[in-house]
Amino acid sequence: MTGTELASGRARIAEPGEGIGLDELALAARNHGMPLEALRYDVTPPGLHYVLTHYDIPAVDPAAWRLEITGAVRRPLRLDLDDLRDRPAVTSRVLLECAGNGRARYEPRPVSQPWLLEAVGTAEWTGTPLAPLLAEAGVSPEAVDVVFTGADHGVERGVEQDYARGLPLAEALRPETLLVWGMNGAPLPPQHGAPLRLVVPGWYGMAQVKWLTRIDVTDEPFTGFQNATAYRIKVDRDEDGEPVTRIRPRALLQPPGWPEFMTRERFLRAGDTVLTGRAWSGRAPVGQVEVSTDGGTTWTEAALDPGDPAHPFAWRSWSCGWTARPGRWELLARATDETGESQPVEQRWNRQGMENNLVQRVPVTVLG
Ligand SMILES: Nc1nc2c(c(=O)[nH]1)N[C@H]1C(S)=C(S)[C@@H](COP(=O)(O)O)O[C@H]1N2
Ligand SMILES: [Mo]
Repeated sequence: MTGTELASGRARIAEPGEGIGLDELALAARNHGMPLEALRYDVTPPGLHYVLTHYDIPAVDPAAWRLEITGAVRRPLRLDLDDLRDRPAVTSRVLLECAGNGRARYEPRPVSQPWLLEAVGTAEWTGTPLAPLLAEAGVSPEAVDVVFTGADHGVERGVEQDYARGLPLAEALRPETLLVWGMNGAPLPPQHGAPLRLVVPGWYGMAQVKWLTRIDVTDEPFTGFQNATAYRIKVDRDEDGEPVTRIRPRALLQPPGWPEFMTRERFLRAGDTVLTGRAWSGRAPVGQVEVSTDGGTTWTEAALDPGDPAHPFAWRSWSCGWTARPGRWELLARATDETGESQPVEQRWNRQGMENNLVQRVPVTVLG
């Protein structure tokens, strides 16, 4: 990338036929995905949850660490970890997915973290609800956004910044929105935001601010880089675009059979088999999952688990019987949520490579 492009603040789009570059490989090597076979677990085991960090994992000394709650509030708060841990604690099973999941399959490819489909995970997050803390601080009647700032610092498209995201006040006040210090029954690991992160169930990953140091209530909409420039659905360079918010519906197949080492193509033996996977949407409960074994010509409704009412923000499992006959087949799975939104079968491209919930296609070879 040239200095001019850096200064322009624009995302780069790969040239036609241009392969993944070393810059993308460098991002992919540090921001790892969840191996899709881990779709088998209700709760993603430690270390298998995807990780996305824009800059570096910051060094934070938990003893010296403080959280400021400030801005358009009557009584600013300054809290240490014990103050937070003394508050009512809840554990909530929540799926996170990066808004860039699927980016590497967009054509042309927006150059950034080149996710295929593995930027997802479901963890049990332990923390305390944010709303009572904001009530204690006394939010101004003029408040519109709540801005969450992390301890990490970097430069992105020419803009030096602390990672910061604004969230509409109503979302910050949802009872499910948590300040979190635990993951899967253990202390929050460094890569997932220790000592404290935000969890906003239903929203794409960029809202789940890690390494929190400050919460600013603002009486103007937040116009920082991660809200106004990044994380917008734009097709033309100069349009403002729509903000990225809640997770769109998606179903993924737990990879059937076994893989070939280099191509990752799947093989299985002929006979009766059960295809399984997970489905989710951050917009409404999943209403239906359909499976196709013939490349999308015909679809069968999968059996969808009823979902545990205790875990409305977790993924749900589904299964579908298949009599696999020898040959080459293409398996597809498609989720529809209760708003009626379904996954597209044709890409809906945007220049930052966000929200690509195009239906997954899994070629398999069935051996006789
Ligand atoms: N402070 C901070 N918070 C952050 C990020 C970051 O770079 N810095 N990345 C965001 C993005 S884009 C995603 S997808 C999620 C990933 O969370 P995880 O690494 O715990 O899976 O964290 C979000 N929170
Ligand atoms: Mo992300």
